[in-house]
Amino acid sequence: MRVDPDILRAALTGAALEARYQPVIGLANRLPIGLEALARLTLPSHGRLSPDAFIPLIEQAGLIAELTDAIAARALTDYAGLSARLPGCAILVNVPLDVLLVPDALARLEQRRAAAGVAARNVVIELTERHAVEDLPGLSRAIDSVRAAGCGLALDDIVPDLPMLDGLLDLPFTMLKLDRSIVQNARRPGTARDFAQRITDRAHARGQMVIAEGMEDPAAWNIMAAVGVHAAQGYLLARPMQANEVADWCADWLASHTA
Ligand code: G
Ligand code: MN
Repeated sequence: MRVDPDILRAALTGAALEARYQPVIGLANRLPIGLEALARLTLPSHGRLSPDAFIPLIEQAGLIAELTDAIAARALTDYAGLSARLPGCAILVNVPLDVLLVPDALARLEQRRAAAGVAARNVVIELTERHAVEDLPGLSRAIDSVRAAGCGLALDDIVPDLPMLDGLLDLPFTMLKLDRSIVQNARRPGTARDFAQRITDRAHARGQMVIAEGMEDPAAWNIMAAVGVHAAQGYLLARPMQANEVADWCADWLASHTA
């Protein structure tokens, strides 16, 4: 699938690009602890697309930094308006590796955060790795600057064959997000469950939080709780929603799921 780069560029600045928000819920107390901003792009030729479908197009067009900036700006503004009704909830923003490695892009994120009036401690940058890390020292510097600014940092979509996994796990991430393939396959004993256990044990020893993605059913919830995972995100808990739906969702959730 190919789309004219000019059409994509225009889409990023208008109503065709939307942010959806999916809650992250603590397993022990069922309190919402975060809200991940997820991009949706509607193209006249293709309808509404999820990131899996449109990120490759955006990358081909050389627009990944623009996309990241546009969604971060919206997410931070939306979160600033919502945060009074979401105590204890951070905003999680996806930043691809190639963007994190560009110092200007990081500085821009910092500007966006300050302009929205959001405290750094309430922001988590999720590192998404679509290509293998080639410059681990460069990544380590970028991570240090995110941490120095006071933001949290998550490693997204962790799977056993993530390139350079061991090197990445040595970096000072505050959160590790287990990919939904691991969470779903861990329902049966085997390599996925062993992997989830290994990552979680390592995270406990280093004071990191583990989030299970793609939580779709109670069986997966129970297994992840037994493994010692801290929090979860997925259709069992909530679908990605529009900003104006989040506060009501949160009030309903707290009323029906917490003591
Ligand atoms: O790469 P990342 O994990 O950030 O992507 C999240 C994507 O997965 C979003 O587009 C979101 O809509 C989708 N998603 C969210 N929760 C679930 C779930 O429980 N199951 C599945 N299959 N997909 C999910
Ligand atoms: Mn993510």
